This record gives sequence, structure tokens and C-alpha cells, in this order.
Amino acid sequence: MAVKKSSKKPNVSAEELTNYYRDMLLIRRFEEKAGQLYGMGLIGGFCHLYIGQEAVVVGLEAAAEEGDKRVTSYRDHGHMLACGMDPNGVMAELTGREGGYSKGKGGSMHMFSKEKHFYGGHGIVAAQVPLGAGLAFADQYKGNGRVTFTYFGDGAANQGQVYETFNMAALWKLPVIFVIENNQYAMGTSQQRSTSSAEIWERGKAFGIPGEAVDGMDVLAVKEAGQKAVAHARENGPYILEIKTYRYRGHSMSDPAKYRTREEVQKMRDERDPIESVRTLLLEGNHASEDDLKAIDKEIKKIVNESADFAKESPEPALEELWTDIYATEVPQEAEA
Ligand SMILES: Cc1ncc(C[n+]2csc(CCOP(=O)(O)OP(=O)(O)O)c2C)c(N)n1
Ligand SMILES: [Mg+2]
Repeated sequence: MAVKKSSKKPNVSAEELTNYYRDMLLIRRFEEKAGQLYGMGLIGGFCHLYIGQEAVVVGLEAAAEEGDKRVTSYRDHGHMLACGMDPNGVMAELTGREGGYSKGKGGSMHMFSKEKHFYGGHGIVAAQVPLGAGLAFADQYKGNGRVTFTYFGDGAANQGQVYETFNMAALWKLPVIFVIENNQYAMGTSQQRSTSSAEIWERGKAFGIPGEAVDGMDVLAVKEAGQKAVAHARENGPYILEIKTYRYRGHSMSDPAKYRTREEVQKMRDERDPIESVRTLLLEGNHASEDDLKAIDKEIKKIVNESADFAKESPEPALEELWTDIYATEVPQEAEA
């Protein structure tokens, strides 16, 4: 498997490395808290955690510029936090409260932020892929130089609409990066059982779309590949990043996880954890002390605990809200760039 890794002696500042550590830790602790609130019955419906996959969004956000867009599936909390959405608003939405990004009416899978150029949160597998190409089409039409990160899973990669989208994106040279988050499982089905080829990104070759496989447990490798993909997409059209990653938790909170062994998960946690490896780089490079890292941990826990308190204190939406936000009341004449 030709997976791109970053060099062991990274050309990266202590500050940058510390930021990646902090951003990945925020996602991890936020997701752990969401898991707890789910267990307490404070979050209803579906809830798909991102634990294990943090380096993917953090690495790619490091390659994005202001105004670039992102769209993803239902496993979306990490994407929202990584692009700068407010943890309070995300947690309040998970708990179905008024202070949430969709006023408590969307839940885990249906959040949106025009301000942060985050276009959801989609519950239908692969449905966001043509939408991502559509966002890229709009940017190309406006000539604003923006790119769209269109995230989807290894399971979604077996959907027909992905290939209809590849065709049009290649034909029109749309500024889109197709990010396949290959976490090796689609719900309860491993990639080996469901997918004819191990290297999903190679399917782009049939459409003339270049791409590569990337080590998704290495945030620096993801960032490097992301920068290359962004440069390509801005000038020449679509690019595919198949990011090999792993989810530690079940598919959703209601997954008995009988399709893999505990040992497999433990091995990944012990040997490949993306946060632990940045921690090691920080300590071994003398960029941070144990105390510095403890202070970051404390700071992150505070943010996450505050988001849980905010969510619990925010009221449920009023009954009248059932009748709002159903139809668009305004049609934008000229959307901003
Ligand atoms: C069109 C459609 N078919 C089936 C489902 C049920 N479903 C939800 S997630 C999922 C698996 C997707 O796996 P993958 O794309 O690898 O993403 P991951 O959950 O691993 O992030 C399935 C089959 C759905 N939501 N939509
Ligand atoms: Mg998957």
C-alpha cells in the first residue's frame, strides 16, 4: 500500500505543531463528552463520533484558506470544530436545544454555518458529493479562486453518484478536492468485504482525476498532501485524497461492533494514535514540556465542559419553531463570493 507519510523530522514550527495538538484534542474531548451526554439520554437520535480520525480534518484545515468550503457526511462534529464553529452551538444542537446551530431542530447530522463555509452535515450516504461539486461550480462561475473540500467515506465511495460527479468535475475542471475518509469500515462492513479495489483513489484515473493515498494518522502528512491538492484544485480542477484513517468507536452510538476485534482497535490506539504521535514530537523535540501539555489539556476540558453546560442550560425550541425554516422565504439574487 503506497501511503504517503511525512518525514520524521518535520519542517514545522513548535507553534504550528502545538496548534495541531490543541485542535485534535478539542475534537477528541468534545466527542468523548458527546458520548457521555448520549449515555445520559441528553442526546437523542443518531450520533456518529469522529474519535481516531482527528488528523484528517485538522491536517486539511491547515491547508485551507479563508473562504474555502467544506461539506461532509453525518460524521461531522470534527469538521465543524476544525473549521472554527463554536463548540457551544454544536453541543447545543446535539442535545436539541435552541442555542444550537440549527436551533435544536437538526441534531448531530444537520448543522450548517454560512459564516464558516460549512455546508453540512448530510445523512444520506454520498449525497454530499454532488453538492460539493455544485459548490465548486458556483465558485468557478464567480471566479473567486475558492476550493471545496468534499468529504465522504469508503462505503460512500461505492455509490453511483460519486462517479457521475467525478465525470462532471473532471469535464468542467471544478475546483474540488474529493476527500475519501477511508476508516476501513462502512457501518458494519469492512472495506475488504465490500470493496473490489484496495486503493479507492485510483478509480479517479478512469476520469483523468489525479490523487493519492495519505496516512491519515499523521497530521503532517495530511497537511502536506492537502496543500498539494489545494494548489492543484485551484489551478487545474479536481483532485482525490484517499486518507487512510480509523475510527475507534462504533459506527454510531448504537453499534455492537461485532465485525472487528477489541484487539484490532486497541492496537491502533496504542501504535497509531494521531494525537499521541504529535505529543511525542512535541516532547522529543523539546517544543513543549509535560506541564505545557497538561495546561493545554486543562484549557480544552474547560471549553468542552462549558459547551456541555451551555447545552444543558439552553431551552428546548418553542413549539412554534415547528413551522419555521421549512421553505426559503428569500431567494438570494447575488450570493457573496
Ligand atoms: C443512501 C443511504 N444508504 C444507506 C444508508 C445507511 N448508512 C448510514 S452510514 C452507512 C455506511 C457508510 O460508511 P462510510 O461511507 O464508510 O462512512 P463512515 O460511517 O465510515 O464514516 C450506511 C450504509 C444511508 N444513510 N444512506
Ligand atoms: Mg467508513
